[in-house]
Amino acid sequence: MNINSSTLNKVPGFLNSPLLSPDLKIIADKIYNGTRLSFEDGTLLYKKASLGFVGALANYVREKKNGKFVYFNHNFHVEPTNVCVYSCSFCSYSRLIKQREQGWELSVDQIIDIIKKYDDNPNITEVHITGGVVPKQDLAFYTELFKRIKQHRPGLHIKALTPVEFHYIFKKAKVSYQEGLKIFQEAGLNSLPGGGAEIFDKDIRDQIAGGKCSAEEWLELHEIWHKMGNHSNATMLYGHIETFEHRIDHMNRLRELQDKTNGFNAFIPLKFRNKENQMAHVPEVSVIEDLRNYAISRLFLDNFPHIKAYWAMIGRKTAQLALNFGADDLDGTIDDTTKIYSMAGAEEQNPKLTTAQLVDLIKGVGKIPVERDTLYNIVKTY
Ligand code: V47
Ligand code: SF4
Repeated sequence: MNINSSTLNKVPGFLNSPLLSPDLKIIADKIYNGTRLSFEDGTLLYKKASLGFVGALANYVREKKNGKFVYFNHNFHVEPTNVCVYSCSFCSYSRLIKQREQGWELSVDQIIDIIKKYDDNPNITEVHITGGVVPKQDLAFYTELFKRIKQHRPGLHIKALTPVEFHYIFKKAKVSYQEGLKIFQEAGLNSLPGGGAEIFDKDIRDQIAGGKCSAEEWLELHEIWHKMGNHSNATMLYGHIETFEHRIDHMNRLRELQDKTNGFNAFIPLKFRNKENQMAHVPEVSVIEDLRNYAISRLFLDNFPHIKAYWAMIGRKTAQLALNFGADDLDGTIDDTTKIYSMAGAEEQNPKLTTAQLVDLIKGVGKIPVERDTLYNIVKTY
């Protein structure tokens, strides 16, 4: 290995071991010298590298970027509907239009009533809004919703909707992506969550999420949004029928867009959960694979500032572990009463954490809790 003296003292001894294969040594060298990993490097890590190897490297990168900070915010989630015109095979949450009586479809007034429940909590900075896709929750519906949220609570950051919803809504309203996003921005939309990305590879996407926006459309919508001066997140649904090459292809497309726009804040790997969906026969991957995946995404996505371990999906204990394998963000207090994730088999049945609980989780693994707003401005360090 060719490691310069300033980094030598940070390199764990085993990386210099003669037992380590030469191709992995080259990758370690790249990481310590700040050289970008290639597609082949990424797949090699997935195929050959141990958890200890990728973990040590990812923790090095994580500490270089974010020190011992672990970010979280005060937020809550609203799912306007779980009825959906699509039927992604991994989705445990949605009900088809013909079964709509088994689901919920909230009106603007009902959503505003949910927003009002948080009036006595001044610490909340963000509402995260996303759900199924139904004809009546259209351009006019969300324009009115965003305006009314801002009228009621101007300081609340609205992080809402994904390209899946945008593509459907804008097509139906016969407006371009650019025009539609401008209408929503003017109504009060502040940023986009990372959902709907699933896996970009066309074959796999057609099999698990057929009919909804394509990878190209997902990326185009985020690109336009970034070029309007805004930010967003990106997810990857992993651990189902995709290969390691598909995961690296997915991250590579995100890395290329980030090089162009620098508009992504966080990458959020989402572990496929197999409860009560059409893919229930597909086994879930192990916790070891989850941690390897966090670490490899931290190593591959060198231009993403943050990697988020979404505690509501993976549970508090795995989220704590992930903080030592590249992740530096835990999302927020969440307060999700509609069970979008527990329906898919997530550990957390009614995800909600107090500030004290989040701070304890973070301090419990020797890190520094930092409360942030959606755009990573620091609100408070604990
Ligand atoms: O796109 C659905 C995923 C996503 C399952 O940006 C599943 O801060 C696993 O994007 N197993 C929506 N995952 C959630 C999302 C998100 C969550 C938290 C924070 C942010 C952010 C974004 O949930 C969907 C889909 O990929 N999902 N079903 C399942 N069975
Ligand atoms: Fe609909 Fe989203 Fe579920 Fe797909 S993942 S069926 S788009 S709610």
